[in-house]
Amino acid sequence: MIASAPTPGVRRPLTVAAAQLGPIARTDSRAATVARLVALLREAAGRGATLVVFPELALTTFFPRWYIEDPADLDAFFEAEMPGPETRPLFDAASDLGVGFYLGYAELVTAPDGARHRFNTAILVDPSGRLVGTYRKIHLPGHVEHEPWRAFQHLEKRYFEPGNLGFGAWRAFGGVMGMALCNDRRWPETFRVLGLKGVEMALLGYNTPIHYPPVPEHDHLQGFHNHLCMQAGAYQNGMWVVATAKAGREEGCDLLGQSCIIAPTGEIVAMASTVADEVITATCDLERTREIKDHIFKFDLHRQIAEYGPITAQRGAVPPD
Ligand code: CDV
Repeated sequence: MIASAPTPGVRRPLTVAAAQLGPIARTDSRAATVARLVALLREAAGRGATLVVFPELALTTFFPRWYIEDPADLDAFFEAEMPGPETRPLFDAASDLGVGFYLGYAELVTAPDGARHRFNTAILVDPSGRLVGTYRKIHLPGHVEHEPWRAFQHLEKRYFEPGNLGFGAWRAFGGVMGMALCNDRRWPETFRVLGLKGVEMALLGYNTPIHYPPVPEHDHLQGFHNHLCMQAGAYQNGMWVVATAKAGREEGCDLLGQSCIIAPTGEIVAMASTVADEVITATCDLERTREIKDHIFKFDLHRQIAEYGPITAQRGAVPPD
C-alpha cells in the first residue's frame, strides 16, 4: 500500500511571477529602477500573481564587475535600511496590490560597535508588506583581489561577507518557502539543505555573465548549466524553483536571461524569451511536491546519512593515496 499517495482533489495553487530585469546602468537612479520594479509588479499582479520574484542585486547595476577603491563609491550601491525612502514605493505598491515579493539587494549592516558588514541579501515580503525572512548569500563566487587580466572583475568575495543566517525556510504563501542567490544554485548542498527543511518552493535571483573569464571555453554552456543545476535541484528535492535573471548587455557585459519556473519534476513550465524587463508566470500547485517528496526522494525512507559524513566534514576532495 502506498500510504502517502497525494489525496485526490487536494490542491494548493500559488500563482508566482519571475520579474526579469534587463540591464541597469551604473548611472541609473534608485528611483528609476524602483519604478521599473513597480511596473513589473503591477503587470504580475494583473496576471494573478501573488508572489513576485525579482533578481539578485535588483536595485543597481552588477557592481562587483568593477574594482572600486573609494569606499563612498562602494557604499552608493548598498542599502543601509530596507525599506528606505527610495525603496518604500515598491513596498507600498505591493501591499496595495496584495502581492508579496522576493528582492535581492546589497545590504549594509552597521553593528552596535560601529563595525560595518556587507552582504548580498534577499528578503521575502508577504502581501501585507510584512518581512517574512532574510537570506544572505552563502556561496560567494569570484575573487578578492583586482585581477586586471579579466575582461571584467567578479569581486563578490571582496565586497561581501559570506551569509551568516544559514539557509532558512519560512511558512508563507500557503507553503514552505526557501531562498537562495545566484551561485548558490550551482551547489547541490543548497537545494538539499532547503529540501531537508521541507521547502516546497525555492526563490532565487541571479546575475550570470555569459563570459566566464577563467574558463571561456564554457561560455556557450552558460544557459545549459543554468538550467541543469536548478532542474536537478528541483527534482532531487521535490520543490518548485522560481529563478529570475538580470539579463542583457549591462555596462558592456552580457548577462544571461532564461528566467524560469521549474516544477518538482524538474520540468521547466515557464521561461523568459527576452533579455529585457519581462514577466513570466505560472500557477504552481504546492501539493505536487508530494509526487517527489513522498516517493522517489522520500528522504526519511531512503537517505543513507551514515555515508554522507564527508559532505560536512571536509571542504575539498581527498582522493586515495
Ligand atoms: N552572481 C553570481 O553569483 N554569478 C555567478 C557567476 C560568477 C558564475 C553564477 O553562478 O552565476
